[in-house]
Amino acid sequence: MRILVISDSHGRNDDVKGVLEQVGEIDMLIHCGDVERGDQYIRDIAGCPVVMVAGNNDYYLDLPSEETIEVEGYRIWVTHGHPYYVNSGVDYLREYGEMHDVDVVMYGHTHVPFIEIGDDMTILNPGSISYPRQAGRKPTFLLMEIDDMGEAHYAHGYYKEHFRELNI
Ligand SMILES: [Mn+2]
Repeated sequence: MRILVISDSHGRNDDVKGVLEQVGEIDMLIHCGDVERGDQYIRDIAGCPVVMVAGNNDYYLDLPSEETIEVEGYRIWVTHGHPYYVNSGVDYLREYGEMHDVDVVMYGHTHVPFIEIGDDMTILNPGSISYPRQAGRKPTFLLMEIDDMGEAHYAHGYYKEHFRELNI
């Protein structure tokens, strides 16, 4: 099971298309919000089940604010994260996740790739494929792979080199 996790494409669906081409075959696409436009287009080009949640800029799209899905025994909670003060850290996400028996928390909003692998819970942010904000500003995504033993592996990847002025 190979899951592509992206976030904060902010309408740059050429980047969504590009990263799909770059990573090849996937079984699921998860978008952690701030899609802004073309959500149906993304579903059409993904070629697999798509989970998408609303970000703070998605008021024109009909997306759920959060989703909890079960994938091969992993309970995955997808949220954009802005109601949980993620710009100040992941404490509120961790607290909510622990309360709700979540195995993997996926969030966005910060445009900064992040992963914390704990004993009982993994918290991760794929970063942004369109408007990265971390030092060096390389656009990032994340792959979650669940192997034949049912064990999850995580890897951030760089989307093809490009740089775009941050203007959001
Ligand atoms: Mn956001």
